[in-house]
Amino acid sequence: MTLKTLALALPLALALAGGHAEAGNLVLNGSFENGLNGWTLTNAPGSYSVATILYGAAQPYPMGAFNEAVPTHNVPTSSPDAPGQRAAYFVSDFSNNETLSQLVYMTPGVYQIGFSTYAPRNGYANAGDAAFVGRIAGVDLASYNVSSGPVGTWQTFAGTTTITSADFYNLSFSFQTNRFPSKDIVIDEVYVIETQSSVPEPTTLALLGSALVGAGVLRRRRR
Ligand SMILES: [Ca+2]
Ligand SMILES: [Ca+2]
Repeated sequence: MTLKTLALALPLALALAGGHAEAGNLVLNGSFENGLNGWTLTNAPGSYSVATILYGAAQPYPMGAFNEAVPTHNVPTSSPDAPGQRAAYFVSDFSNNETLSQLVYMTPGVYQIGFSTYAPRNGYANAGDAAFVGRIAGVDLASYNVSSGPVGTWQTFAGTTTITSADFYNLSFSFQTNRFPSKDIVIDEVYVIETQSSVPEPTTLALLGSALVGAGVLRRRRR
């Protein structure tokens, strides 16, 4: 190996061995500031499908939560995104597993995952219940009936997951109701962040080492 080749190979080997952590959110539009851009809506009900409402807006659907102002999400989370101005509002009384989902590409490593939910008071007062499931890369971070959760306050769900094979993993938020009128739920700040890449392959380090030794031998011989 000549010094020129080494100069080309060294940065590559270092990059492979580096295992740098990604700080950014892998979820596209995880704070719903761009509406439902990046999200796929399935099983949309005939009316009142999920909307991205404005915080603090006592306005009718789809700009607000039926004239109840939802306070800005104010619980600190590990999301790198700000709460912003908007959140996603599930409200239909006849949602048959209405689901927001997104595929996220994840490479081997350890990830922090999470999101937050809020039950508006007017929906909570409705007789019908609502079942909610929030699942990230196979982990059910939340699975509960809105009647069993707090009302008028934000709650956060967070966890970690270890990914061992690079692939697309699904994020999904499902909402189920079956009578008029039923309870509602607001979600915001969905995140998937890599906290620790997998350790560098021993072979990568061995190749880097032999390249350095080889270059040293060549230099000595030339003298
Ligand atoms: Ca938001
Ligand atoms: Ca409802």
